[in-house]
Amino acid sequence: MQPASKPDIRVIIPAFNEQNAVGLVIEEIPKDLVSEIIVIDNGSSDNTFETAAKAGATALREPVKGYGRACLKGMEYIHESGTFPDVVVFIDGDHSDFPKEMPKLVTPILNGKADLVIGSRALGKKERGSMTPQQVFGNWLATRLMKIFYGTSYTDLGPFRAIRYESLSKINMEDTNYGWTIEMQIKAAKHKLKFLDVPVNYRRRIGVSKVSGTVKGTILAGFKIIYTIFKYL
Ligand SMILES: Nc1nc2c(ncn2[C@@H]2O[C@H](COP(=O)(O)OP(=O)(O)OP(=O)(O)O)[C@@H](O)[C@H]2O)c(=O)[nH]1
Ligand SMILES: [Mg+2]
Repeated sequence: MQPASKPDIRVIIPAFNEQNAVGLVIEEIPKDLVSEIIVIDNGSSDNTFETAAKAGATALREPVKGYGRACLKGMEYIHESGTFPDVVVFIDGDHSDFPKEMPKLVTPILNGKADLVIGSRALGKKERGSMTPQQVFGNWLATRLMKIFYGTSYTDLGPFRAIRYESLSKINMEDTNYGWTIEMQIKAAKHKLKFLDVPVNYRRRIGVSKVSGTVKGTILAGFKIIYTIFKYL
């Protein structure tokens, strides 16, 4: 019997001013599992781009700010590569997630048990101070609202997630900033994809918070997330 060919798994890391974290994130990714690590430097003023390239990632620049925009840029790059992966993994560049947990997210997709796997911090262990109380509450509220309006069982909007490439192409992602994570989850439900939450651990980020640790980021993200829930009704 022929051995099953190695699955093609590519990783997208949006990063804005993460020069002290992104290299470690790349280093901790299980290299035997993935074919390419793509870091999108979103207009950083530090050495995020150089650090990512030096650590062995494909470094791209997206000058227009926005979390979703950076992720879209990574997807566009994959699409233009002409060979399509089996699975795409998204992970933040701030070293809050544990890249070594990647097999937990990817395996259910390779086994055909899921199309989208969310790394849930609500089900895992969080280091004290790794999430603000507003962030924990916001994620709880957003997942409750999704349950009410879309009948889903998500427990988190965690950034660390894996999705079958075919499914990712099908759901036609469009949000350019804070609505990115919830849009993917809502569209997965609407497209009747099989989704699953697996527990992931979470630690304090390295470097300066841009979203949940700032008042502006929390308010903008909160509004955008609620808006997105109603937008797709
Ligand atoms: N592409 C892009 N990425 C961003 C932007 N702002 C933040 N990021 C990245 O998105 C990820 C999440 O941002 P964080 O600042 O960690 O936000 P958070 O996880 O809600 O909060 P903390 O981890 O507590 O700071 C990190 O990898 C950031 O580098 C942005 O404008 N564009
Ligand atoms: Mg973070």
